[in-house]
Amino acid sequence: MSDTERLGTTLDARDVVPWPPALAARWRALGYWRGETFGSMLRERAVARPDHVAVVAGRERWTYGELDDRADRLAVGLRTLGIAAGDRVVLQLGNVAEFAEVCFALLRIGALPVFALPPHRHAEIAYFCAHAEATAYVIGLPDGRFDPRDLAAEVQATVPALEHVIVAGDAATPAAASRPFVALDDLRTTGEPDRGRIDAHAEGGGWAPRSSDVALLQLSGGSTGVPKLIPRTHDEYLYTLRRSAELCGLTPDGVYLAVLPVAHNYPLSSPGIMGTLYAGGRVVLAPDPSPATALPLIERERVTITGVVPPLALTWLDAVAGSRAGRDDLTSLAVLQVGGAKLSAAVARRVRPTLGCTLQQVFGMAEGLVSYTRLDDDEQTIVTTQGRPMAEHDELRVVDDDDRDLPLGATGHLLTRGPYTIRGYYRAPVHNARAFTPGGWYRTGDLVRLTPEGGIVVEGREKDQINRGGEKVAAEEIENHLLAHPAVHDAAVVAMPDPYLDERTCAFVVPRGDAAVDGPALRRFVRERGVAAFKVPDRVEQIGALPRTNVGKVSKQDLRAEIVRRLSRPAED
Ligand code: AMP
Ligand code: DBH
Repeated sequence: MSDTERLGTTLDARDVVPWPPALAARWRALGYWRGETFGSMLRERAVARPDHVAVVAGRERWTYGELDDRADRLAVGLRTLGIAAGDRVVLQLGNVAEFAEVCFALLRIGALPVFALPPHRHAEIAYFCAHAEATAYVIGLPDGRFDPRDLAAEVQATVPALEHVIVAGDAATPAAASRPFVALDDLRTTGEPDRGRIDAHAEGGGWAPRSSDVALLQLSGGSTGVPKLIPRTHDEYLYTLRRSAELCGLTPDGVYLAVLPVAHNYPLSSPGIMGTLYAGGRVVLAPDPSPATALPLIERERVTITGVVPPLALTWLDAVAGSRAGRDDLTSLAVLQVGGAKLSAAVARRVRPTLGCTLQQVFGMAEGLVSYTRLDDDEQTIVTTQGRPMAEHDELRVVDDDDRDLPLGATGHLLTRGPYTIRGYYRAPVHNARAFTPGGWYRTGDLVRLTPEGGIVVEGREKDQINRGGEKVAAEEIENHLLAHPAVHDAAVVAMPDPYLDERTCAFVVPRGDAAVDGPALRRFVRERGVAAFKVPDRVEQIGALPRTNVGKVSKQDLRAEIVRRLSRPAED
């Protein structure tokens, strides 16, 4: 097959909702989109400071020059394997150095990483591979009892179109696999990569994508039965990196510690590892987010900024407050970002006195809009708001149930559009008609109010989702799994309050016939259907019938009140 035929696989208007040309021209004219690609960005940084350390993970310590060279060698290997522009590649790697290498290699040849999360299992991965028609799936090393190679073999069996499984680590193929796996170590070319070809666009005989091409597919936390994929272009995503780095005070001397799984949009791009590399700084990848791991890394690497979710912020604050003074030297830390879920003002207030750094609240979404408190905001603003949008041309509307604009200060549904917020999900026309207004506003599903200074205060959520300490669970997705059980007549999943995660998942189940609901068995059933552990209902409650609203919809509001009532009742047994 010739190169041009392969390149025919790039996305078209059936896959993604393109930017209206007039708006694209506007974002270019205003300087938001600058024609940069991930590939050109890394190349420039590597030329400017080849010996500056870019990525630190475990024993690995790669300079910009090394990261750049690895990305080139792997890009050649991926092309040789038959992966080309427009191909989708599901990436499921934890916080390892190879994450950056694989990303840049794929991005350089215009192949699209699809960012799966480490806890995802067969149900999610097989769906991503099938829905995105992925040609390859990249996995890492075993983690505890979980061996990703077994999962990959199962996925191969259910998604025959998946051509390659690529292993960052020992590629010994399990007996169950239908085709041999490929080791990342065997893919990197040992010859000299042809940089001219890598950097040139297809029309010039090269491999590089255009800045207006979709670069990657991010994941939405979702509120429907199946997860949604989010197409992001080089132009718009690189804007978010540039602006995030600026608002977080990142310079080439900055050191970002990644403690959350880096495939998440937040540690990937706000500013995360990619924003740090954009700024020419150093990324340190933590294998886990515990204080015992993260705090010594802050001291050792002189970390200047890190990003956590609210429950982790609380854990770190308690660990530091409870430890003898001076155990870990955190004086290098200038900024602690907290985002992904609502941070209470009480916890927010503890950050500066306990850690000696500035808190930065981040309210963001993989669909686009990211809002930050500014480093020089007064303490009250930092503690009580979720910041201001990062772009001057981000538009916000707060509306009532009928899409009518509310007066400033009233709480309502947040709609947004702007230079980096998507106009539609990947291959989801029916859902797009609901999630976007005809004018291109994205319905965030969040309930917010705006302050006179333009700050956003998140007051709640209307979308049918549980935010489990930053990890999003779509209620309908789990309801569908529960309904697949023969003893379940009806099911509804809602959030229940939790002192640590703020919310956990509670499944109300109406049994079929007279049998009582067996909670542990149902939880096991959901887990064995191959969903990520964080989505398995934390609690299962039996109910005679699901409460309904006037129009016959399940009343989740009544169910949330019901679980609060049941939890406050003394145990009966
Ligand atoms: P997703 O669309 O899956 O990327 O998840 C984004 C959602 O996470 C937002 O729409 C909010 O519901 C939630 N979120 C993110 N950051 C915050 C925050 N700082 N406070 C409250 N909710 C947040
Ligand atoms: O929760 C999120 O999805 C999120 C939070 C903070 C995000 O996508 C981001 C910043 O970019």
